[in-house]
Amino acid sequence: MFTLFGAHRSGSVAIEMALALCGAEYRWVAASSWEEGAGQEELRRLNPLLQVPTLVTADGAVLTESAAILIHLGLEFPHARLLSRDPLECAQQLRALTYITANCYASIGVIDYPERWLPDADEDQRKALVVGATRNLHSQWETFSDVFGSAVVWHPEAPGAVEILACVVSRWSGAREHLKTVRPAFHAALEVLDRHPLILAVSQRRGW
Ligand SMILES: N[C@@H](CCC(=O)N[C@@H](CS)C(=O)NCC(=O)O)C(=O)O
Repeated sequence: MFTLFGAHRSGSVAIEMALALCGAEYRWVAASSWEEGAGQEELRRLNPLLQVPTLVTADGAVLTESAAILIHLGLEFPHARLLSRDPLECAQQLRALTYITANCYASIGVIDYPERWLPDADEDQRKALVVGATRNLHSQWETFSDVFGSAVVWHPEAPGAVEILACVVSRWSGAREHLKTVRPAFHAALEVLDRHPLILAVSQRRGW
């Protein structure tokens, strides 16, 4: 059985959605850098960045980084179709997963923790960084929509790893509201994902 360290309305929700699509059993441990407790101490021992999602496999391997976790589940549970069996289509899916984590997820890290980038700055300077990072995040989602949103990798009616990660990461920092105005078709596709029965059930369980 897997053990998933996670928090409500966090990136671990994407991994729970993937585990649900795989039909995999898992134990959920409430843990995050912002909630003190036993889970936090256990998480610190496994992931020095103290970040969720962190997944421990049945044989004790520790997996961090959303893209790597989703790829592992895709390979371990091929029937769930998290990843395509077609090598070129799969390569485009890996590109899209990497795009989301390297660009969108990274911008959210700046927005949530500007003091990590500007430790000596005053409040106004940090606010300016957050404004810039938010603008950049919204532009990154526009580009995602343009590059991937109608391409071979994008199947909101039959979600896999890319759709799940896009569905969750786009819920933060005003990205959905922005996309609703500037990329309405892509925004509507994200709402189709929100309504998928397994995605909806996990979302509701985790406070969304
Ligand atoms: N690169 C990681 C980022 C994970 C991440 O930033 N998770 C957030 C929650 S959504 C977190 O745990 N942040 C706490 C912190 O950085 O202190 C991934 O792709 O999974």
